[in-house]
This record gives sequence, C-alpha cells and structure tokens, in this order.
Amino acid sequence: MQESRHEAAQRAELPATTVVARFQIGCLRYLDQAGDALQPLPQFAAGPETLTRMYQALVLARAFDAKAIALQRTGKIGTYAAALGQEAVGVGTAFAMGAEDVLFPSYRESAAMLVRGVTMEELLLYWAGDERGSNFSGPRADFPICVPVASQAPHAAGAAYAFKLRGERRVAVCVLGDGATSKGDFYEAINFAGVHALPVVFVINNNGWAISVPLRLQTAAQTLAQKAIAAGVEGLQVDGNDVIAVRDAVERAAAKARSGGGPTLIEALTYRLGDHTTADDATRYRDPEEVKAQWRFEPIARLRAYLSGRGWWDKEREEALHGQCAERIQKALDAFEAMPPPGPEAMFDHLYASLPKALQAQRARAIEEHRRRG
Ligand SMILES: Cc1ncc(C[n+]2csc(CCOP(=O)(O)OP(=O)(O)O)c2C)c(N)n1
Repeated sequence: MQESRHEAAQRAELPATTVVARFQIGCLRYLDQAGDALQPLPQFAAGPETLTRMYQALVLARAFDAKAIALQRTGKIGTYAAALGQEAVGVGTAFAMGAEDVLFPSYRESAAMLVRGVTMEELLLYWAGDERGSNFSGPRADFPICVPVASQAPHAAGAAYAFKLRGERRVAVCVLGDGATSKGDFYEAINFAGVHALPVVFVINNNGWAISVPLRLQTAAQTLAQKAIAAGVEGLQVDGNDVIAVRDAVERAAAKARSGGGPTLIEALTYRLGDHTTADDATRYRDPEEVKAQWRFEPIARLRAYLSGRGWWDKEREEALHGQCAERIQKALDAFEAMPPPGPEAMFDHLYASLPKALQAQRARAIEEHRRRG
C-alpha cells in the first residue's frame, strides 16, 4: 500500500532513535592504596574508636581464616572458603547493619558473621559438618551460611517483603559473589525487590573470580552494579578494599531501605588473594604475577596506614592485637574440640517441620544402632 503524504511527513520528522533514559554508575572510595584520604571521611571515621574496632575486626577475620585453613589441612574441619583480601567487604557491611537487620551470607562471609556476633566456635562447628554451628547464639535471625550460589538472594528478598508487610523497620542484607550475579536467582531477587521497593541491600563481593572463571568470562557488562538498573534498583560500585567506603555505602543503602526508599545493589570491587577454597589450587589457572600485583591494594595495610598516619595505631598495639586474636581463636578451638559429636538423630532433626513416617523409622533405627555399638 502506498504511503499517504501525512504518513510520509510524520516519518520524516521522527528521528531515527530517541534517547529515553540515561544511567551512570559511580564508584565510592575514601582511602587510596597508601591509606591517604581522598576526600573528607564520613562521621563514623572522625575519631579513632570506630575505625580501630573495624581494624581489629579485619585482623581477627584474617587470623581466623588462616587458622581454619590449617585446621582443614590437619583434617579437623572440612573444606573451607577463606576471604583473604576481601575482609573489608564483610567487616564494612556488618558494621553498617543494625542488630535488628538480617544477614544472608554466602560461604565466604566469616568476617561479617564474626562482627554480627556469630562465635568462632559456631563457625568451626559448621565447617566441621556439624549443623549446631548454624544455630547462632548471637544474631538469632541471621540466615545460615549459604553454599548453593545465589540461592540466598530470593530468601533475602522474601524476608524483606515480610518486613515490609509487617511494617518492621528492618533491612535484609544479602552478600553474593560476582559469579552469583550470573544466576537466575539473583535476577529474580533484584527484580522482585525493585517491583515491591523492598528494604534489601545486595552486596556483590566482586573478587574477580568464580572458582577458575574470571569475571570477563562471567559477564559482558562493564560493571556488575549496572545489572541493578534493569530491575529499577539503584546500583553503585564501591572500592571493596576500602572498609570505610564499604561501610558508608552499605550504611546509606540501609538507611534508605529502612525509610521506605527501596533496595540498593552495591558492587564491592576486591580481589581473592587466596584459593577459592581449601579444595582448590588457584596456581593451576591464575597468573601468580596477577596475585602479587593485587597485594598492593589489600584492605588491612591500607587502614593500618591511615590509622598510623594519624597516630592512632603503632607497632605495640599491632603486636598486642595479634596476641589477643591468637588467644581468642585458641579458646574457640579448645571449646570446639571439647564438644561431644552430635547423635545420629541430628541428621534427621532439622530437615522437616514434622518428620515423614518413613524417616521416623530410619531415625529410630539409627539411634538404636548407635546405642548398640556404644
Ligand atoms: C547453585 C550452585 N551451582 C554451582 C555451585 C558450585 N560452586 C561453588 S562456588 C562457585 C563459584 C561462585 O563464585 P562467586 O559467586 O564469584 O563467589 P566466590 O566463591 O568467588 O566468592 C560455584 C560455581 C554451587 N555451590 N551452587
């Protein structure tokens, strides 16, 4: 059919494309790699108290990780996922949370869990395969360690939905790896969170690797933060080796969520300095030069340099802190080793709200057999 003069005129006036939206992703950083402030620090960093506590938490997390790896090597616990180099993501996130908020951690978040009040003994129990380690004496509402990649994201969105329905001013904080942002669970969770303006903060612990898969093979996107935009969620990057920046970004996102402002996705840029887990050997797929270069950016030396530069930290305090950490870890280890193993019924007891008949019979048999063997 021939085009009318009117249609032709309309077509001529329309530009070929129209820009309907523009986005930008910012990256927040307070301390450079030498520990010098790049801009005025947030209020919590004005004096030595809070920053010193954050520093202590970083050092404790690293010391705990090192001990856990040693315990795995001697067969006392199972496979362990350390956070060497990524401690600031966990510490900054946990310091930004209120006691009433709920953490949804992956398996690499011991630093955050320790700050939240999960005990080292509980963590050791968990990694030794004892589920009593997930029954936190401290943060009772925090979710247990999540090993299935990204499956904690819908849980977090669901909990945030419940907070909203109940009118509770609480925030769900979900920590995921960069590889987790390739999963459907992640997209479903951020989409749901965006639609319902839920009080949830997603923190992407972007350590550059998903086991042996580098980030460039994980996504073609320029940033992971921009994935939020498609869900109508605010997305930003933060220097994940700058604990002040992590805390500030998560604190602001949590405050926004608490006051009804909806979800935020924060991509924390960091680097995994160690193996994926104790079952991994990263030298098989990663250039040692890359790792060496990344050590210059690690978070602990950075904060120590800032504190020392202000006269808030020195060698004596550093030595004393290492001694205290070793002592605390040893005490937890002693308690862990003194803990009698769970009975055979433990593997049945937390599976179902009410155990199906067939499993009830198996449970009874397991207890009986265990009793007979003494
Ligand atoms: C649903 C699911 N698929 C596969 C795995 C096996 N797996 C364990 S860790 C991992 C990589 C995760 O990488 P990332 O999300 O970047 O977290 P990181 O370990 O680097 O902290 C995979 C694929 C799993 N645990 N769960």
